[in-house]
Amino acid sequence: MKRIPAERAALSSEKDKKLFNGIISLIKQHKRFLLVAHVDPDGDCVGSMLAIAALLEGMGKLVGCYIPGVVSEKYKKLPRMKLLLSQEELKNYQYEVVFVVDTPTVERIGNIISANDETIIVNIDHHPTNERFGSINFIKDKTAATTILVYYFLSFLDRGVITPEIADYLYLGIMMDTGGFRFRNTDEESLAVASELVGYGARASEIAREFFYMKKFRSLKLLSCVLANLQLFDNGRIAIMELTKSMLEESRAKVEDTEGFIDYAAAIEGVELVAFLREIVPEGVRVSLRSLNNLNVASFAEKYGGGGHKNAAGLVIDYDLDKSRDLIIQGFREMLLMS
Ligand SMILES: [Mn+2]
Repeated sequence: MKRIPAERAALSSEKDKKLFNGIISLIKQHKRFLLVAHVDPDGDCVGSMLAIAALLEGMGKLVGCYIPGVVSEKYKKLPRMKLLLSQEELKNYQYEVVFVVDTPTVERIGNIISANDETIIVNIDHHPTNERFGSINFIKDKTAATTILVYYFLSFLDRGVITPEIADYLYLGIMMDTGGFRFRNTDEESLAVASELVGYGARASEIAREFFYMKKFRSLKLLSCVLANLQLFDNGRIAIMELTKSMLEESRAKVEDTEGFIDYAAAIEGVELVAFLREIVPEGVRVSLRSLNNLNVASFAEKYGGGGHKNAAGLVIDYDLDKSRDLIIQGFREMLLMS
């Protein structure tokens, strides 16, 4: 007999249920859907998008997915990625409803839809900075991953729709956004939902290996360069990690090969604030930030047009590497002084 996972989704509030019913009527009333992920999508974003794609296809709907920019090779291998539209295909794709997932602003999806567009938008996200640009906004900023929100919706709709494929996508999002169940957002909810998803057939160990810790040889070579140049400041409270253009060229690695590098700097004993600066954008330096204590790196990132979560955020600085490093260290010092 198939074990039925505990019904965590029963905890959804009346307000959530109203939103869910709104989404369900949109799905029933329309035929053609577009699902959009943000630029440089992570596992949570991709997982949320593909889970909804699988649901809608299963209901006989026409579904197209779109991700602006480059998509990491490992995510391309996921079965439902066959629905991915190129920029050219998107131009000719007719749709009635758009789902935007794990994305706080329309800028992050390359402005393919505008806020005053007639298009019906369903916005599902867990970023505190979400601008509520949707016709329906299902936003919960205390939740560790957007896939948890998608899970609640699917469970409300019909728990029978959660296939092992969908369970994999949802589990992927929780695992990636909690850093393999290690970050501060690893809580009772994320662990409980992950456990239920394993009950629905999610392959916990395979997903951890394929998406979380498996690396290419060239990626480890690049990591060795990056680690060789790792620096600590302020008695070891600040760690600065850098990727230069020449490191990337010498290792023949790709930018996506640096995923997870920042975790090594964050692992250092005594470190409180971490920045990973990557010289990869023509207009400047892309920076990922981590906080290991109560300091809020998202509010720092927002000052420079970036965003994210309290303990993990990102921004692009339009200076060179040296100036960007100075700016970050200065900002970090101010944060430490105020704490
Ligand atoms: Mn997320």
